[in-house]
Amino acid sequence: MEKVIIAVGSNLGDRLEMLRRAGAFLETLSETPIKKASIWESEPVGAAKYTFYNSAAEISTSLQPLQLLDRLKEFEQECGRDKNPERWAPRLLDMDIILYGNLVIQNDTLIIPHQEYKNRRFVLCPLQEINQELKDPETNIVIAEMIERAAPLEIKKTTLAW
Ligand code: PH2
Ligand code: MG
Ligand code: MG
Repeated sequence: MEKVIIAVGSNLGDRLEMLRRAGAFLETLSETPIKKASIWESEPVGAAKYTFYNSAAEISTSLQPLQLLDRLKEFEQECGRDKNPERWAPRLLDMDIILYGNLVIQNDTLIIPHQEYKNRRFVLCPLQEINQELKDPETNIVIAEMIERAAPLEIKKTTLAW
């Protein structure tokens, strides 16, 4: 069983409802109660449009990374997400594997740690709430330092529960 960090995001439809559905799903997937960060509202990064709700959860699972990825993709589609979305298209629900224990893998289907997370405050801020001591498995840089180094971003913590 490994501790895995999943980032969640939505910038389309009822964003809060989407995150709530994601939370309930992750609870069923996890072998222990999940830890959830706050919901953060953030400006879109890259060519994405519309403000996001972002958060992250820590789950415990015995699923292997690719099995877990399949389960997440399957659930995104159950929630109505397009099968073959354009890269920056608004999404009802996006669930990304950020960290899988201290595993470092890179193949055609999956890269762990997530390729971009170190530069994305909408992932790092929720992550810090879950674990202040967290270190990047590749560089050993601590979470506070990653946040300092990350690109500036308009982001604010909400009091919404999911
Ligand atoms: N996800 C993206 C692209 N841009 N911007 C924010 N603020 N939040 C996201 O979750 C996000 C994004 C691609 O997955
Ligand atoms: Mg994704
Ligand atoms: Mg994503």
